Amino acid sequence: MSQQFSYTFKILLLGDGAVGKTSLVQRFVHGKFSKSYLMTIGMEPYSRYETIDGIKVCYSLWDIAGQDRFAVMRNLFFRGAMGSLVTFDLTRRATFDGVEKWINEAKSASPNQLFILVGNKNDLEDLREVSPEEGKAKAEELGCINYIETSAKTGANVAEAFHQIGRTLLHRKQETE
Ligand code: G3D
Ligand code: MG
Repeated sequence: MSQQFSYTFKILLLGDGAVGKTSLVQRFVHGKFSKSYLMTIGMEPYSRYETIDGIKVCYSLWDIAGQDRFAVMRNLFFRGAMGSLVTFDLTRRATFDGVEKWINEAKSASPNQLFILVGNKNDLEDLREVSPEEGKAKAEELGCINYIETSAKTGANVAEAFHQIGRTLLHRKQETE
């Protein structure tokens, strides 16, 4: 059986280690949060099919490992990316400071892609180290389409983050055709 999709969008999950990239993609693709993943060893592919505005699209999601030892392989995985969720952990400011380097690295492999800035773990409100205002300001400064706060644990805003990228990519495609 063959399925026809109008568009396939290659989307990367970027961000420092343990910010929740694998949890977010698992939540979006499988609808659940699991505590026991094997540590990502380079790249893990996932896909999800959806209809946006009556058009069938495939989200091709690339969950990359943040460790420096995978930096060389990352450049290959990054090619042809159309969008990225650039994720940080709201409870660890160092991961917020790290987002710019991810955007620069991804842009150097695929310059025309778009980015959404994602502050994850917003279920841990008491441990928050980055305010929503700071998140918004950083998204604007770095030219991201938006800033959104998520929880892979509760599921809050997770689908919305992927959908914002998907919708923006679809509209871009439609404008250029
Ligand atoms: P990574 O793929 O970016 O490296 P993971 O991150 O998805 O492996 O998540 C790292 C840790 O953060 C995991 O905890 C995971 O359960 C937790 N986590 C991910 N997202 C959330 C969230 O939204 N809220 C909370 N409270 N925790 C989250 P462990 O303990 O397994 O290391
Ligand atoms: Mg991971």
